[in-house]
Amino acid sequence: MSYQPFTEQTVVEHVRQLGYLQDGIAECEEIGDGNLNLVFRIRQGEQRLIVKQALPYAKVVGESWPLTLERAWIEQLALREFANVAPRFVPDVLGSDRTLAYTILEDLSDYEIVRTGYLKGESYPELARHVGEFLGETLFATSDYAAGPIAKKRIERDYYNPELCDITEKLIFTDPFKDAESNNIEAALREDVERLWQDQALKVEVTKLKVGFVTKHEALLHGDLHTGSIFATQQETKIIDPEFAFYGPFGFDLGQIIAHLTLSTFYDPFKRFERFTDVLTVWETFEKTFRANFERAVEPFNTDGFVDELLRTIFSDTIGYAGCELIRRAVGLAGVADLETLPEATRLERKRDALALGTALIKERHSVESIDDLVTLLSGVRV
Ligand code: SR1
Ligand code: MG
Repeated sequence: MSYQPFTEQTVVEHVRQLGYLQDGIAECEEIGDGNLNLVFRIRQGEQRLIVKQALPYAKVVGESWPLTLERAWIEQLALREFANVAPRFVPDVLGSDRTLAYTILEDLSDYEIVRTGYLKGESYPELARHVGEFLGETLFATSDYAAGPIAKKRIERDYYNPELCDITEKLIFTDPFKDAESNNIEAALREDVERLWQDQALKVEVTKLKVGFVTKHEALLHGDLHTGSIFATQQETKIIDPEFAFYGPFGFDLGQIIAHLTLSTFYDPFKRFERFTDVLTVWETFEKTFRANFERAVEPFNTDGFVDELLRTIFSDTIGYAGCELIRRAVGLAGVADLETLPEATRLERKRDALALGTALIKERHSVESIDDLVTLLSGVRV
């Protein structure tokens, strides 16, 4: 069968033929609200399924931006890889098809997308600890330090994801720092953004972070770990959508989630204390889990003192990547509801804050000495 995008009717017929559904009526709804894919929720009696299918172009832009279908295969591989070490934090993969570019997943209707929940004023008390644990487990397990050189290179081979990496390389590290067509700059912010483009010292630091992104093949990353990629309840957390998965720098996913926790405070300043405490918890839990795992690091990485050096580098990378993500969500393609749904005057102020804070994080990342200092820097922005 060659690739065709599903409709609500054809997807039901397809999964029925595969034996997931009985004869008779099944309900199906396309619920995808992300930038790239179709997502179908199917229900029949007690049976509930999600079918996520990649489109051969970026939905957020249209057919003029073709995109590889292989990302669906990489996504389900990554979910299975993460499930090997952190099964609690990913949805069950029930099936997948490389040609039709879909994955069948356990339905998470009892969960909510964290960004959507935050916009409604919701809190997720376990989220930060779970994300920290997920990252401490998966980043260690897929690195040279745990897997050893041969196993690590074998895993890495499966995550060759050039087209999706190219999106990140352009949209996070390149386009926001020049007058690129993909940008989405509000007229009232033009002067602020032009000032950013003239900041040579900033651009050198962003270039260094981009070099790290393209050259540090440290561990298997999620690659797009924002609050729209996490489902949560009060007790549980499930990380979804790793179609951008690839081998990259340890600090990238950490930086992204910290940036999005910060963006959520721009939407809802009353949650500042809670969200900045979450930033602290994500880092501290990651560090604790990663250090505990490092007890079984293979030689010579278990050399005394090495893990301390490594964590210092991961920390400064994390801060730099958080800064790039803040800037990108204020001026680049794919804005976030945390900013875009604010009334105009507040929105412009918060976008200016994102530019200022992003710049400070990128430039000052090597002099931030502790997670407490980082939280002080993040919360210093007026909201
Ligand atoms: C063209 S894709 C735009 C953005 O959507 C995804 O969720 C990633 O964040 C990507 O950068
Ligand atoms: Mg996504």
